[in-house]
Amino acid sequence: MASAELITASQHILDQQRLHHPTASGEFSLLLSGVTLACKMIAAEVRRLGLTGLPGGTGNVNVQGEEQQGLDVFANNALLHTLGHRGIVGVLASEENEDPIVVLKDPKHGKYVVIFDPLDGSSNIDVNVSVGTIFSIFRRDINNGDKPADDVLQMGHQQIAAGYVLYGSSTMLVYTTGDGVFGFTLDPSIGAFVLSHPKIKMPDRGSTYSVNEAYADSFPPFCRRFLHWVKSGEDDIAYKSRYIGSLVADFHRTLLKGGIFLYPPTASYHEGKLRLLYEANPIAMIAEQAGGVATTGHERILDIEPSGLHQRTPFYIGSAREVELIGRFHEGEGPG
Ligand code: AHM
Ligand code: MG
Repeated sequence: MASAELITASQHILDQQRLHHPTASGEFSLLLSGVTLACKMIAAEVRRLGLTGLPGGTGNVNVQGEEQQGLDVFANNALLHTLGHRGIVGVLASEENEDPIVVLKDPKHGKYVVIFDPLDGSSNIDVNVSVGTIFSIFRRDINNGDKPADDVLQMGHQQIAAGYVLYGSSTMLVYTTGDGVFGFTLDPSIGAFVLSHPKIKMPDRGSTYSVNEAYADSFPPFCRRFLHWVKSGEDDIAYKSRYIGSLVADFHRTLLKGGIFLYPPTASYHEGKLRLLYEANPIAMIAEQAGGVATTGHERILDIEPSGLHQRTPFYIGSAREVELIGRFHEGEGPG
């Protein structure tokens, strides 16, 4: 690779800041470098998994009632540590902690809120399937005064940045600060995320649908009708199905190749399984920034007023054409 072409994530973040916020203090860049540092630590552990024996249940159960995996705990601690000690983050919140953690009460110092899912798809750890880290960043809400923990309850469209790291066949960082989506691949030989996917655009339509069809009998009728239609052969696209069971991996494929990912309400999860604040919102911001769409079937994900840190939402995300189609099925119309 020609050295002039090598742009690292830290360089890119600084360049973006200089371009769009020339008077910025550099604190935001410092924050994002905390995220990338933690994710490099997590990537290193993921790569060593088969050797170190970290995977497997810890016997503890998290706030979702799910058994915590050893790597879940490692990933959570890595993010809490790298973000909690930089003097810029006021509030941290994680899938693994019941309540937000107020690091710096005064919003003048701790300007930012970071919400994350430290290790998404962790039920796949033991079988060497891709997992990911998802993060969402807000500015503190200065109106919350005495209740800084409520700063996490902002609408998705107020996010100032969002991203994920996919620990797949390579490790990739994908992030947006509201000016397009950029992808970086970790070069393990130099320990840096290198720009590999500038200005990612999601195809306007795609040929893949991604859903856990084992639960189809309990999906809402409009969703069953949509699935019936994609399999009917009536469209000019021959749809195929792909489902990994790791949101970051299933979304990453959808981002690059197009199509739709669905997690509708089911008999076990009446609001769908995925969490609004640290799964749906950040992934939805990336989708929209890449030209895609993310809804609950009828409402834009980024416009949902949150009421709780761990609340769930139905989630339909992907190419504009397929997600708009599911909206039409929701309204009782067909593809026509
Ligand atoms: P997790 O945060 O506990 O790992 O759960 C979220 C994961 C997502 O990555 C994935 O999309 C979904 O759960 C898969 O659920 P299911 O096994 O019901 O298909
Ligand atoms: Mg998760």
